[in-house]
Amino acid sequence: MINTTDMSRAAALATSLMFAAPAAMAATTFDLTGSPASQASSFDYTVDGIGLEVTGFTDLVIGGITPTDVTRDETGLGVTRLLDSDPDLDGQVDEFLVFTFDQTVSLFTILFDDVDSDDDWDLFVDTGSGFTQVANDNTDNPFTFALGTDGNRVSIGADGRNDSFRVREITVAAVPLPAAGWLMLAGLGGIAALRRRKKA
Ligand SMILES: [Ca+2]
Ligand SMILES: [Ca+2]
Ligand SMILES: [Ca+2]
Ligand SMILES: [Ca+2]
Repeated sequence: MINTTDMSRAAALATSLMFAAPAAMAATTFDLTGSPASQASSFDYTVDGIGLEVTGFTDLVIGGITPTDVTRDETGLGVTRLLDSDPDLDGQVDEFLVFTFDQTVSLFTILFDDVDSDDDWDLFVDTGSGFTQVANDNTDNPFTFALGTDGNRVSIGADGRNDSFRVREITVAAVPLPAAGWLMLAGLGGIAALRRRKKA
């Protein structure tokens, strides 16, 4: 015999969980600062179960986009390379920081440090099909992404002779899997079916 009460309870619970999920989507802020000052080929962070790896690149006249070291201090992250007099993200030769998340995230804000009136930044987002530029020579600090900007990689570039700044924080949110609600519903349906079998 079908227990309709269990079925409708399960469905109601699943529905409420599905609708509750976006509201529960909390912002995650990565504090990128570190002390004492150091440099490495990459820096890794994990906050709220979201993994982040930050790497550095420079656009060499000969050699093109080339991996280079990331610098970290109490004001955040920068980039350095051979013959670079500035450990910040600077535009003497174009430098980039690439943020690679271990999942697709909703991008909220980026907070910069060591910012002077002549600093500005270029921003690129990879939504899964390569980088697209979303801001050029922008001076908003913090910078706020357009609502609904999702991606798994962000690149921040300095391309002006006077650009010299650091990246202090990035705030994102995990994107709930669209399939999760249906899996939950199927799971609860299964529990209801087990209950029915036990009663029988
Ligand atoms: Ca530099
Ligand atoms: Ca630019
Ligand atoms: Ca610039
Ligand atoms: Ca500066």
